[in-house]
Formats: sequence, C-alpha cells, structure tokens
Amino acid sequence: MTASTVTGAADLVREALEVYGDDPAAASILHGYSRRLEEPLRIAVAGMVKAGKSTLLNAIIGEEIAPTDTGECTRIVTWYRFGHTPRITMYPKDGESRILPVKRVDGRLVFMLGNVQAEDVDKLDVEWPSPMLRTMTLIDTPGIASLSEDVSARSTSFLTPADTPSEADAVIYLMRHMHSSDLRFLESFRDTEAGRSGTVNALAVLSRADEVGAGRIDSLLSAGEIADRYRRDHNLRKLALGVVPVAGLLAQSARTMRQQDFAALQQLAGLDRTDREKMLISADRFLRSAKPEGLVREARASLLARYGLFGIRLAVVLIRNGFDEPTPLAHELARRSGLDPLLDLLSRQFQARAEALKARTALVGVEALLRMSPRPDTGKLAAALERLQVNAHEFRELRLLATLRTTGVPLSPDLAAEAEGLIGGWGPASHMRLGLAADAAPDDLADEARRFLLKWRAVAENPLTDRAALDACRVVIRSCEGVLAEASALQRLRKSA
Ligand SMILES: Nc1nc2c(ncn2[C@@H]2O[C@H](COP(=O)(O)OP(=O)(O)O)[C@@H](O)[C@H]2O)c(=O)[nH]1
Ligand SMILES: [Mg+2]
Repeated sequence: MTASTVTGAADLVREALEVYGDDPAAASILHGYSRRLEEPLRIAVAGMVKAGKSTLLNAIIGEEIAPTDTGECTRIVTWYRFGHTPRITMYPKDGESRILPVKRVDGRLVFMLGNVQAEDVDKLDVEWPSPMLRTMTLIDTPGIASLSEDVSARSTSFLTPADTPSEADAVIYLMRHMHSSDLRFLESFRDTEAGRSGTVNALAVLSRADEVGAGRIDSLLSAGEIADRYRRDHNLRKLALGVVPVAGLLAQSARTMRQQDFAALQQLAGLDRTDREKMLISADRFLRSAKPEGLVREARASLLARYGLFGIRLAVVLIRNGFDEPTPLAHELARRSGLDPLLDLLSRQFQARAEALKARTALVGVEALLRMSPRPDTGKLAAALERLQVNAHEFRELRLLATLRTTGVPLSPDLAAEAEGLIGGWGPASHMRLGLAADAAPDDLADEARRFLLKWRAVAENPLTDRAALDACRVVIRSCEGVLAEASALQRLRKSA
C-alpha cells in the first residue's frame, strides 16, 4: 500500500466533509470513515446459525468471550474490539447506550441485558484486552438464512446494506456444507462492496471440520479434501479468497485449556486400549462409561462439550505419544485444529491489505453519499474520487484479482495463474507474489522480479496477446516494478549494512 492511497482516501473524506459539513447526518457518516481509517480492520464472522461462528471467534481471540449456542445474545450483532480494560456497551435501537456489567461464569462472559429484549438491541460492543484484537476488530453476527427470518435479516442488512458500504471490511464465512444460500450470501456481500471497486474479500471456512468423518481421528484429512474441492469450485472461487477446514471447538478449547481438562484426558489415556476404544465409539457411551472411575459424569460432559469426541480421541493419542504436559498438548491440539492456516490466511489476505481494504470502504462510502445526496458543488469531489479509484495501484490489483476470479481475462491458464500471484492473490508480500520462500535473499527477490517483469512486458508487446488482456498486463507489470523496487531497496540496505 503506497502512502498516497491511504492519505488519498483520508484527503477525500476531508474534502467531502467540506462539501457536506452542513448536513449533520452526512458529516457524522464521514467522520465515521475517517475514524475507521485509523482503526484496525473490521472482520465479520458470518454463516448460518450453529455453523460455529462464535466458537471460532473465541478460538481466534484465544478466550471464551463470545456466547455460543443458544441464548438471547447470540441473536445480536456483537463487536469485539481492543480495550485496555474489559467493557461492554449496549446500544439499544432507541435511546441512550448503556454500560453492562462484566460478568464471567465458568470462564465465559455473560451479557446481562437487564429488562431490554434482544430484538430491541442494535448492537453490543465488547472492549477486551486481548492482543489479537489490536490488529483486528471481530464482529460476531447472528445466523444468515436461519429459520428465524428476523435474525437472518439482521445479519444480512448489517453485512450487505443496500446503499452504504458494509460495516465490515472483510468477512470470514463459515459453512458446514456448501449450500446455495451460502453462495447467495457471498454474492450479495461481494456486490455491495463491488460498485466500481469490486473486489473479493471473503475467506471461507469449512467449519466443524472434526464432524466431517464422524469424529474419526482422520476427520480433518477428509475435511481437507472437501475444502480442496470447494476451493476449485467454479462458483465459490469467485466469491472467496480461500477455503480452509477448521475444527473451531477444538481450537477454542485448546487455546483455553484448563488444568482439570488435562488431568481428565490423562486419566483416559491411562486406560487399557480396548476399554478406551469402546467407550469412545459414541458420545452416549462415553458419558455412561464406568471407567475410569475417578471421572464423574459432569467431568465427562464438560470434556465432551469442550473438545468433542474427536478432540478427546486426538488428545488421548497425543498424550500416549508423549505429550505429557498441558502446554505442549494444547499447542499441538491447536495446531491440528486447522486454526493456524486460517490465521495465516487472515494475515496474508486481510491484515497485509488492511490499509487498502479500509481505504476502499471509505471510497465506497463517499461514492454512495455523492449518489444519494447529489449537490451542485460536488464536481471536484467526484473527480477526485474517480482519480483515486482509477489510479491507486492497490485498487487496480484488487479489481483485477476479482476479474481473474470471476469473468476471467483472455490469457492462457498458466499466465492467468501467474498474474494472480504477481498481483498479490496469494498474499501481498514480495516473496508471496514471486512464489519464493519467506526468507528469500534480496538478490533472489530482485532476480525473480526482473525475470517476471521482462516476461510480462513481452506478453504485453506480443501481437498475439488479446487486446482485452492488455489492461491486466499493465497492472501485472506495475506490480512487478513495485516488487523490484522493494527488492532493490533491500539490496541497497544489505550493502550499506
Ligand atoms: N464438534 C464440533 N462442534 C462445534 C464446533 N464449533 C462449534 N460447535 C458446536 O456447535 C454449537 C454451535 O456453535 P456456535 O459457535 O454457537 O455457532 P454459531 O451459531 O454459528 O455462533 C455449539 O454447541 C458448539 O459447541 C466444532 O468445530 N466442532
Ligand atoms: Mg453465535
């Protein structure tokens, strides 16, 4: 992200404020955009009811703060933001916001709405001192396309409002299987943001991945195969930057593992193998089992709720293979839950582009304002908006990425795939664009960037290249030049050190 695009977006909002300063509603929206440019990226977690959204959100944050399963509060859009001290603010649809008491029961945060009904609440805002939240604000949403029309409508109007940019800059979309309603939602999310700066900014998660193979120990492998298939799916590919399988429940519990969980798992690992396998056939058997004696029914139920049968089976195998301390076991379980690849994808696809994504949201907002309340004196503003949209290279990259993944560009499949990488489709860092290792030397980065640059100049100059692909070639060439400039700067730094 060049400084010019960020400052460009901030300048544009400032110019818009000069034009719309006398309209309090517009001014407040615009002030919101300029604040938003300074804040962490907003990532919404969406998907059908019980897809495992709140559980995954807890896993990402590393604490059990989002209420899961039933309960009134799971029906309210809830923001989780960084704050030095825990604080919960409720915003009712009518009336003043109010601070709610911070109360935890059995490690979990409980929201006490008092005499207010969930349907009268616009949103809850949770400030929490979690390091993860320093770099992103997470937004938990009620289910999409749920049986309850009302709850579903709330999520949809929040994430894909008709006239303004979405409150979220990007979305993690959870699905257990791919349904047509999942695709419909992703389409509408893309379309709101689209306008003229159309981009793809959703990641798909194949959630509750441990349940895919009925909790068998190789469930995640099977889930990985399904995710691969989805990733290649023609429809989904247009809508999501990636698909990863995640066992969110396991990830959440591993990241919040308690000593008593570890002790119980150790007891199970101590059992004779046939006894153990028999009792772990089903949840029901596990709950009813007489062995190990020290493990009371409540403790079994708690293990089951926190880790699922898959998590219990996996933990036992790991303990028997030498993970005999809680911390290494918790790390290994988290690693196997599939959370790390998701975090990695989040950081590559969203965090690294946070500035461009936020700037883009601001631009969409100003565009909407110009459209909805036109004024005679907005010519200069419209021109500035247009210039920024057309010229900012980050937006051109995001747009081309969307085109490559949707309608396509008349290039050979190999070239199209290469273009996708070079413009940052697999992550915006130089080594990712070039397909090199993270520790590649500056000389190698520069050589490779130069090679791609020459190659793509040749593609652009080749008379056989389709005219319709020339624009795409120009964007790719500009990206190669950017990478080369960065690599050269690194080379100079190396030399002078
Ligand atoms: N086995 C298993 N259960 C899960 C997983 N994620 C969530 N669940 C369970 O599914 C239910 C719904 O989860 P929740 O996170 O509240 O879903 P939400 O409605 O999408 O927010 C809860 O009982 C969770 O314990 C998972 O990865 N594996
Ligand atoms: Mg939920």
